[in-house]
Amino acid sequence: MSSQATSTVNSAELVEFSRWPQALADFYRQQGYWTDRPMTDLLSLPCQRRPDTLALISEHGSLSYLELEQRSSQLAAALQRRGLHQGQTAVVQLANQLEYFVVFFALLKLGITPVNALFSHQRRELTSYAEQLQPALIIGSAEHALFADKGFIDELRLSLKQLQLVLVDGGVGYAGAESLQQLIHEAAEDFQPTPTPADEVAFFQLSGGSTGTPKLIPRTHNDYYYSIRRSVEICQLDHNTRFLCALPIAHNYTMSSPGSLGVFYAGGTVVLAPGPEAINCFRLIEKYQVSMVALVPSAVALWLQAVPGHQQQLASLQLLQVGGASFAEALARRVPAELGCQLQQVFGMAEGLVNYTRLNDDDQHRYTTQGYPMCPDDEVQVVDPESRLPVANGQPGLLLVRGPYTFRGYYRAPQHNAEVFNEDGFYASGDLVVRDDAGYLQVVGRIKDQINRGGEKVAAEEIENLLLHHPDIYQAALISVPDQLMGEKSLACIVSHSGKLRAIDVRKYLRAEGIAEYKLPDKVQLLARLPLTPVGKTSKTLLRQWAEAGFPAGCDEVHATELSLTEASTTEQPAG
Ligand code: AMP
Ligand code: DBH
Repeated sequence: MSSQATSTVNSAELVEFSRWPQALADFYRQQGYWTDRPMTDLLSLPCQRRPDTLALISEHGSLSYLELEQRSSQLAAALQRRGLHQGQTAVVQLANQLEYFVVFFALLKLGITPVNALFSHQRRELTSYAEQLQPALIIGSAEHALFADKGFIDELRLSLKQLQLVLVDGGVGYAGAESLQQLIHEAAEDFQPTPTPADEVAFFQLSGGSTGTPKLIPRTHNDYYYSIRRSVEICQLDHNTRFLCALPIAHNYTMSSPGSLGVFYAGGTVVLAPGPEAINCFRLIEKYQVSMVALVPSAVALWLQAVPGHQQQLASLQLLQVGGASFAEALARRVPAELGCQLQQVFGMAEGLVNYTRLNDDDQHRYTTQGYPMCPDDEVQVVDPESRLPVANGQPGLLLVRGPYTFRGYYRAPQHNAEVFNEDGFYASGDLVVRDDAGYLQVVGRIKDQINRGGEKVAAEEIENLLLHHPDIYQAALISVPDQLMGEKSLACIVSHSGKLRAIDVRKYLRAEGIAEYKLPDKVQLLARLPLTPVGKTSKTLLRQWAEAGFPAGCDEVHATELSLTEASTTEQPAG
């Protein structure tokens, strides 16, 4: 594909990003999608209306809208006193905790553009984000091994010349970092918010990715705020909504579809759960009278398994959203009777486009499709992956999208952008979909080289690159294999020099390289060599066929059978 028609702005003051062309920007404003208001409104408006309503509840405390407003201003003022200012960037890693939103709004108020790493991310992911963004500020949690001592910070400082401040939540016992809690509680009388202009970047989202380096997605106030308002409308949230945030708090789905930010916009309450584990979530739903929850398919499957005898605890639950990965129709149909609530399918992406089944849809659409785009001006094309010509409704094709909240380019990734955007600025998500005559989409596959492990995305290339650095690994290919619970799991096909590598060695090695646990291969297969396509590339199609039908045992090309893991692998994983 050719490079984009959009321009890149190089302001000395603000974060650069690929903008929408002026004609489209004008149109989105005229249609009322872009309102030129900062996302700080998501907190200040409900705070004006109902300051005493609880915005957040966790097992460790709660915050009213007024308290969240005050604490985020206090933190912003404390950061400002330490010389931080609009136009800078930050890397933040916090768990599902109250402070996540204190920090999020503080940075919005100050005009500092953060990326919020998932709590499952490790040294490699955080280092990559930091190297890309060159942040002035890093915020982490002492609950995470990376921030439990100063080793990681010291290492980062070597390559981060602009780093001014490191804040750690939960007791800092080392030099070079300040206590997040202490800054949150400093006085803020003199603070005047300086958010970035609404058509500039508010924060970065994370892409599930398919490349060697995790990519960052710039999201502007205008585009993200619209996606939240529209989601609130479609999902019919109001100030009575009580949302259980059980997936990772920083994930695009949990944040914006309509997610925690949608709940704030509606003036409702977000209840924080540490994860989607069924029995604990059932307890929280009953205790806090939760009305809505967003889950990935594997979590819904586990909830269905666990629910007998617990139905009474779910009496307040009205809506269960499922998204992030394909959800089997058979499970979908069980949700109303067994969990006692309505099901809504959500097909979204951190890059933008979000599709919902609507609350008044018929059963066929609700249970067998992933809904349709939320905005009438989302331009979706379904095309032949080769010719890029439109395919007929009912036929599978590659999804292309352009719209008022779909980004126009990954951060500082011109080469990759040239591959995934066409000359008209349409983004190819790599998903294969079928569109029906009513415009509903069904996700039927993908062409991106990724494993969707129960909603957590693993970029094959990222793991293959790491594997190839192992002294005993000569060739490596990471593929997906079907899994009953997770939908997909990962299989590393490896050609090793010694032929003696064990699955457990591979996982130990990757873990030591500092990657998130969900990216470790679930299985390892040793092969004599990798099968090739006619043009000489690794044939992942053939590898997947072998993985399903059995590797050709006894065949010359394969000299080792599958090594299954001896390690206990976790079954319930949140999205990422
Ligand atoms: P991410 O890049 O991490 O934001 O993940 C977005 C991707 O997740 C999409 O491009 C799809 O591949 C996948 N996805 C999200 N929701 C669904 C869904 N409801 N059904 C199937 N795949 C989904
Ligand atoms: O998987 C996703 O990224 C996702 C799923 C549902 C998403 O970003 C969203 C809704 O907004």
